[in-house]
Amino acid sequence: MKIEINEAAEFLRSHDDYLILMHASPDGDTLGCGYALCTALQRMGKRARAVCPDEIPHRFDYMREGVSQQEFEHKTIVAVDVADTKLLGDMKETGDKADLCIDHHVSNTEYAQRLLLREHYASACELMYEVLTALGCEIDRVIANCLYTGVATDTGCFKFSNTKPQTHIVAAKLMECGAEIAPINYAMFELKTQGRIRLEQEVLRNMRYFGDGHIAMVTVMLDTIAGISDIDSDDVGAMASIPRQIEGVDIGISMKEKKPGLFKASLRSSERIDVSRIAQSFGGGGHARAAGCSFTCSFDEAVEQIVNASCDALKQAGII
Ligand SMILES: [Mn+2]
Repeated sequence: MKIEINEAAEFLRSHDDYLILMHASPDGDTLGCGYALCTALQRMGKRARAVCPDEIPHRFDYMREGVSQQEFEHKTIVAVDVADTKLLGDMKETGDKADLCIDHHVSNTEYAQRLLLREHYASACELMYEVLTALGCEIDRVIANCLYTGVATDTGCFKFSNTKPQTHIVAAKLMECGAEIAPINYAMFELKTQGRIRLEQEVLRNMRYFGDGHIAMVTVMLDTIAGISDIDSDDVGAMASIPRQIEGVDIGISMKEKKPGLFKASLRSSERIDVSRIAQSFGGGGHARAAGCSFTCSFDEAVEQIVNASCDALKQAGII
């Protein structure tokens, strides 16, 4: 059932003992949403815990500043920025019992009892800002830092085409509430570990082109990662944005080996291509300019399938 902001706020006000689910391979948006909500609920005197199926990279540590560790049996499940319970890894079954989902993905599978969806919002954190405001929650520096992080990261620091005037308005309000934008943007967009730099070297060396240069692909194999210390899943995920930096490339693909025989393709596109459609044709999903899907087969077969589908999309768009 789809619900509105005031109904979501009323739901949150009238329940307790919250388990907040954040998606696997956590990003700034799911974490920002989850920790902002957890902080707000705890301040309202409720019990709440935000959990993620994967380890959370250390550069997000500051988001937990307002959260206290609470042990209790959860009664209410809220998923944030989670389009599909498949994105919850080994917490999928818990996600299937979600009472409320707050999300901005057009591909949301409506798995939760109640869904607050704003598919035209650039980030779930913009929506969470409105929910917390409707709850009458004071947005202080800690919560503003969480929400600003999601707004900034899901828009590539306000550079992606999903950035709306409203995105800037919310960011401005969060700045007024004390969001520390300079250190956050440095940590999110500039700071890299030495391992990350070595991974980039590997990835750049193995760049491949298809479709008359309109498709570029990077690959991250398990043995590539095993050879480098000091990298996390987040560093690997960041490789997805590299192919789209190349002039003439309309579809950037990052192929990541999750385990032998299982590959995850992350797709990024120019204005001319909707990669969510390509991802959906392989059972995946996402946004028009950023989407992903998985392949259970050999590496060469996975590459062939994604490249063929991408070439078809380029042909349909009249690019090749
Ligand atoms: Mn998001």
